[in-house]
Amino acid sequence: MMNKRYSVLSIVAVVAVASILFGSTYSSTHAVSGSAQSVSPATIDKVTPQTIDSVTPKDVQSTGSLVFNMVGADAIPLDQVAAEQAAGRTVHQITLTAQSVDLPIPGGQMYHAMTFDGQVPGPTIRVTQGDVIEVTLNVPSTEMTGHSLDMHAARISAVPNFGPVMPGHSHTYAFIANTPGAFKYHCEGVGVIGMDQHVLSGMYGMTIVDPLNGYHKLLIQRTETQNGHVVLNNTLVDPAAYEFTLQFSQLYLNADGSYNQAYMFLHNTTWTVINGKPFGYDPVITKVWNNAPAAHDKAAPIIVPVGQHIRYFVLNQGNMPLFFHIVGGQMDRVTQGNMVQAMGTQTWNIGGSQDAIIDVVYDEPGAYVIVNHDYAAIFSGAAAVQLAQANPAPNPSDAVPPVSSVPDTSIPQQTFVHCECTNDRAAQLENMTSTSGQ
Ligand SMILES: [Cu+2]
Repeated sequence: MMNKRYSVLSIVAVVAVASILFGSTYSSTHAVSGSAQSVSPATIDKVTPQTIDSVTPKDVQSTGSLVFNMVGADAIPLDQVAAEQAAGRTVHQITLTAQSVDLPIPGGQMYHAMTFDGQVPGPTIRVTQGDVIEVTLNVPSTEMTGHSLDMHAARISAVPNFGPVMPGHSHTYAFIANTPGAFKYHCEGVGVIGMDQHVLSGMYGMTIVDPLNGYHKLLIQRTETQNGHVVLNNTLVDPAAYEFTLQFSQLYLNADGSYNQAYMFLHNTTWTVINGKPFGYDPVITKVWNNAPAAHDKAAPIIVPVGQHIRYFVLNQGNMPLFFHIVGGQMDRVTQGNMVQAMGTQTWNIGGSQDAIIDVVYDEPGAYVIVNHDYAAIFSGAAAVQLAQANPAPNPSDAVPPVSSVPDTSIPQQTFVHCECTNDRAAQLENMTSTSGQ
């Protein structure tokens, strides 16, 4: 009964969104030239700064329409990438390949995953504010469906950049990463049709854009006693940190491992995942991964050195709230949008497709479990064991980002291959560097 109701709703919703985002022509009223007009991707090119200057806030309010702001935009035509490089920008040429594969879930079962490069999450991209990202999405002819790539690090027209790429084709676009943060990238399905299935089956990843001038020193505030009084003990910690990435999402599955859209509408989670795996860092709490088919699947804790600066790039890739909490810990600093939001707080609410950069120093050795402090999430997989100890130790590769190019930012870490990925992808990762994750 529910299946039928939601399938009708979903078709209506998808068609509505698809027609807005990827219809061949926009037919709503636009204020760009002061009169009603139809805007297609071809006519967007003709919007100039001069025509935008003629649009007043009142025009926008009266029509509720879009204004295409081309002034200082992130988008770069592909034939101008070389010129940007010659002018001094670093260019990152990145290729992602869509791959539908079966990946393991606890209990020796498999589910039908959709991935970038055979891993969930997709490879972490790391650049510096002001760099150019030229990204290509390959969709092999063996894929049964088209895919697409929406990069939240870009301020760039969704049409045609995020449009569908059909099997046997590829698509490239370029932009300047102007805003620092830990941004989502994800598949939008085919003109947003199937977007929920593709994303919630694993087609997501993170782009870290480091601030051009690096991260700020971290203020650690504790107390001490002096002459019979309690006084503040403030310490400024160097920006260089042991860095980790934590991406939270959900799986909504039928018993045969296929996607269940009705469960998604109901928020009826089958598994909650951190970096693609439920309980993937929890050998202490659960033995569900002990029968994992490959070494890179087995649960392994994250090791954090005591008394050191730890920086987490946290991203909510799913469609449930993330109440980020460290059991036994507090967050010394929470940054969003390169602005400090809190210092010394217990739980931080991160909505869908939002990030936070969280800085912590652990004062004493022990176990500190990262959770989504929603009990349904915790008990369906959103719990990651961290062990704080005196010395660094190799960490699971899927929890460690690439090293930053900004000086005094990343402390390189030894890693071992740990991923929600195919055996082929795990072998590729083995052959890549053993430092600084994926
Ligand atoms: Cu896709």
